[in-house]
Amino acid sequence: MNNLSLYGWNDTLFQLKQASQYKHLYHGRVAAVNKTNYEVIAQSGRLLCELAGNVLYGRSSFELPCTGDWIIFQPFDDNKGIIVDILPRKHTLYRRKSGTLSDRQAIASHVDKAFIVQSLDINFSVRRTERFMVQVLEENIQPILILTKSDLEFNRHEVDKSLKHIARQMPIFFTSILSPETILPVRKFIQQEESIVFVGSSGVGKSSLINALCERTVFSTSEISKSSGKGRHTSTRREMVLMEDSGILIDTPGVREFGLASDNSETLSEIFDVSDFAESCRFENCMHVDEPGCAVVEAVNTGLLELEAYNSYLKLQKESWYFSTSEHEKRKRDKSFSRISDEAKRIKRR
Ligand SMILES: Nc1nc2c(ncn2[C@@H]2O[C@H](COP(=O)(O)OP(=O)(O)O)[C@@H](O)[C@H]2O)c(=O)[nH]1
Ligand SMILES: [Mg+2]
Ligand SMILES: [Zn+2]
Repeated sequence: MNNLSLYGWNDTLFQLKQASQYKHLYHGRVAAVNKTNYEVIAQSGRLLCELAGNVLYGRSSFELPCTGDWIIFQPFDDNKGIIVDILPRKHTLYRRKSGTLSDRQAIASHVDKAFIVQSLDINFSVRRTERFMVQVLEENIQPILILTKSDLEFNRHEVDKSLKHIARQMPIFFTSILSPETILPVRKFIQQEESIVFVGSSGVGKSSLINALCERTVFSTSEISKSSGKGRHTSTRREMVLMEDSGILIDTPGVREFGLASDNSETLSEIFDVSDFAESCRFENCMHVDEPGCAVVEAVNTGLLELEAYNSYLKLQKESWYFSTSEHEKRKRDKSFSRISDEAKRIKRR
């Protein structure tokens, strides 16, 4: 028997369930997504579930269950079930599906905190941190930066300096799986019933950190290739695990590319402090790019705004704009397509 409140079940979710036509059935949380089925934690135990046709119908792939989703199922046999409904999502981390302009991919849903994991070796990248941070904040998820492998040699001064512009917006932890005293503060930071998604490139130590937090081997970890400095993809799926006495941890495989998947423009201005200068910009609708006299450009010229951070801001701004306009266009296309096919049906009926 599982106590689902340890997995985050609460009154708000209960209320959401009451709105479903399947409210009399059982609920559970998706712990992992396999190719053809879903692993679901229910009160009765762990189940393997498939999707009912009505759930599939009319949904885009990003709307299908992802790790962390709360679902309603009809049980059958021993430990099997059919998913008949998905409770509305909250705090869902999306990314842009690679190779597409405007398709989203759901990474994890109903998450409270995102641990953005970076290792203190050659993989350390402030630009990547910013990218994760923007998308995380966009969904009202709290970002936390975890800098792993602190047992390796690194320049603390350089690291602090490069993170200065984002450091006040999120807690930062330095960890090493070789020193339990660096893991303890992270564990203390995790509250009971809180869901945490771990994101970051492969090989940075996400699975190792989860194992260290749980004090047992939950996930297998990879050897780092000496030549490329990269980890092999050991974790191949997004999977949820309950940490003893507190917290729900969601491991994810490293992604090569984490593309923005929403209109992040306001979040971007805030993170990069551009909004402070933009307010005093005398041009309305200014893009803050090359307009002479623009207050933001001025701040860059006088060094109040760091050039690298500003360039990063522009790049992400462009990417988010590109995503949202393509998505908007696509929706318009889909709408007119469905209008055309409705029209066609009507003509056929005549
Ligand atoms: N020196 C050192 N190595 C670590 C640390 N954490 C993880 N590693 C190593 O980094 C490699 C990749 O770790 P893994 O957890 O599989 O990374 P993931 O792909 O992000 O899940 C493994 O060889 C780990 O032993 C650390 O704190 N210090
Ligand atoms: Mg892993
Ligand atoms: Zn301007």
